[in-house]
Amino acid sequence: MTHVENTLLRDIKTPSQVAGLSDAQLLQLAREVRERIVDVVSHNGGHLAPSLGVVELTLALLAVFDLEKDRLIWDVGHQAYAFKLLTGRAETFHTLRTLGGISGFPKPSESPYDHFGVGHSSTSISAALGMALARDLAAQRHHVVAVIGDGALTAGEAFEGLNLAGHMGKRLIVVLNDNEMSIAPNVGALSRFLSSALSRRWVRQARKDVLGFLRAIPRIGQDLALYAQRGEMSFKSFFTPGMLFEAFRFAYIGPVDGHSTNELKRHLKMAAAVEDGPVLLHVRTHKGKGYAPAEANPAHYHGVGHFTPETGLPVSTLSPVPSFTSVFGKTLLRLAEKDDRIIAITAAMPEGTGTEFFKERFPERFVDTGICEQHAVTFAAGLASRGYRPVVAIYSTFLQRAYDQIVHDVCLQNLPVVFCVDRAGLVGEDGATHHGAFDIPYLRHIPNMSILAPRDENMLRHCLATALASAGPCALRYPRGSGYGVKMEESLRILPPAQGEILLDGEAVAIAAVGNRAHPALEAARFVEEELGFRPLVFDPVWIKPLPEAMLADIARCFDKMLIVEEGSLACGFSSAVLEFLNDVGLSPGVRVKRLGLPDSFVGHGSQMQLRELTGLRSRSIADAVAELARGAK
Ligand SMILES: Cc1ncc(C[n+]2csc(CCOP(=O)(O)OP(=O)(O)O)c2C)c(N)n1
Repeated sequence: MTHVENTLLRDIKTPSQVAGLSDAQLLQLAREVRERIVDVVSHNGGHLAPSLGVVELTLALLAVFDLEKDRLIWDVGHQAYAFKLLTGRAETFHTLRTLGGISGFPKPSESPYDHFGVGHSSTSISAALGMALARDLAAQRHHVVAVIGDGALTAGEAFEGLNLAGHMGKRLIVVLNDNEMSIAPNVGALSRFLSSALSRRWVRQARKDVLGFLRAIPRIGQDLALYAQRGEMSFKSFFTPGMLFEAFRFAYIGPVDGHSTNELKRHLKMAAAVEDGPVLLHVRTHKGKGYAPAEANPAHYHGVGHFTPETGLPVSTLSPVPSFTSVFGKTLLRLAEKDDRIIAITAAMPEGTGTEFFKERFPERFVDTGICEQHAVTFAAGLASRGYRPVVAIYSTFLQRAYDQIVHDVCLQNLPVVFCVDRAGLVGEDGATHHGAFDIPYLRHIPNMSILAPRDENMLRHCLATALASAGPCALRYPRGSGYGVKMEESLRILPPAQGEILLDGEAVAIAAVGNRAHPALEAARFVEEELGFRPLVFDPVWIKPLPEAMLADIARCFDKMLIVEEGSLACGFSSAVLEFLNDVGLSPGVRVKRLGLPDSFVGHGSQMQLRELTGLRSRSIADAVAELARGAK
């Protein structure tokens, strides 16, 4: 990428300025925007390829629509970096995703131009339709525009939005950003349908079949075939993506070249002129456009860490210690080699969840459902009901979507589905929309569900083996990032239910530390011993459900001060479960319990370490809390 002076971009303070730019200026601005995105993301990490792919689309949207009154909703919002740069955030863009800096996603509290908060996929059409109804009820005239990717369009909610929009007939513009990619190449029948190459091949084949069939009809066949050939144009136009959206009662425009600002402006104006109902503008873009490494490997550059802009190569911050995710992926593979009932399921995130190893080794037992967490869970329930052992690997934040499916389709029937809840706890730079804060609360009250929280990568392997040996539903929650570099035991153990482990014997204060907080609690215990001269006990409950009641009761009888630490919401979390238990068995009056966890407010973005520091979850804060408890402070 050649260096360009950021002169035009520097002067754009409000989006309305884009409308007045000439074609040549728009071309230059696109170059400046791309260069700035690559520069900042190469330092801060972030969603590179999605944002590079929609630079011209963003410019055209700003040129055609008036964001002071028209509403624009980006689906997921990971592609909105150009939009941020052009809506008054060029000067602060270098703070992208950093603590106190601007968010990686549109956020109404950050800018009046971020019309709707996003981060999870496939909400844009529903939100836009709500805004369209609000507009009509207030007798206003502005436009409402949703921009949705072909990946996000695989989710049920997107179709629920299309369905109701068609039914209500509201004036609404949906721009489909079709780059044939989700994070990995897009999956599903729909994506094949949208793909022109495939549909052209399909049309050719279908046409051949139909003509062959007609010709085979005795006497009149040749004439019929001739007649049908004359109607070839209508045959072709019938089998296009438009047919799908027209069935939803949308007017369809496209496909349009998503890298020609002129073409985009022309077609956006056409879409804006549709007065009598919803319209879908189908735009084709290239993910990663304008930055050679991202164009060549858009899946890798979907979301990246720190890299060298000249080469695209990562600046190695790679820890020699394997991540929880990769240990999970490799262990699953090992278990699946011995058990052909194991099926791995991901909702559009094979790499993110570490299931890509499984995909390569056992393609027939691997399923990528697309961005369809709800469907993935019920699909797994179906498999489990027929004797298979489905392993559903979904991030904590995205599994929120499938709450009813977990309750109704899995737990109510006590089906042995294994939930591998990755990214549990604080995820860091992706911020509030992505933290795994709520999985303990949304899982622990469901009957039949078991929940394990491995403290490190070695325990993760035993937890996975245990979950797969379980007769009912079982979830394991583990965090984003590297393990603790612990020794890996060769053979896998089945962990006894409701049994925790005392990691360090001690006196005066007992620390119960859930999952990835156990090792920091051990470090905190060392601080306390050095600084205060006593050693607190450190207990790893291992099981969040069933609760290790007998061990907790023993601890409560021996210790009158207990500190509970969990990287998850305090409300309804593990510590709540312990308080409920102590209360129910009459032990609570004897124990002073202090709790560390995530507060009743949304934690923002920053590095994982900074956020753990802020929320009091690092070893230093754990040691300070022990000291407070020991002093008898409230
Ligand atoms: C509910 C939910 N599941 C998973 C994700 C993770 N995710 C973020 S972007 C993305 C792919 C989106 O593909 P597409 O809509 O085509 O946009 P593109 O990145 O190709 O521009 C996925 C799976 C998410 N944000 N929300």
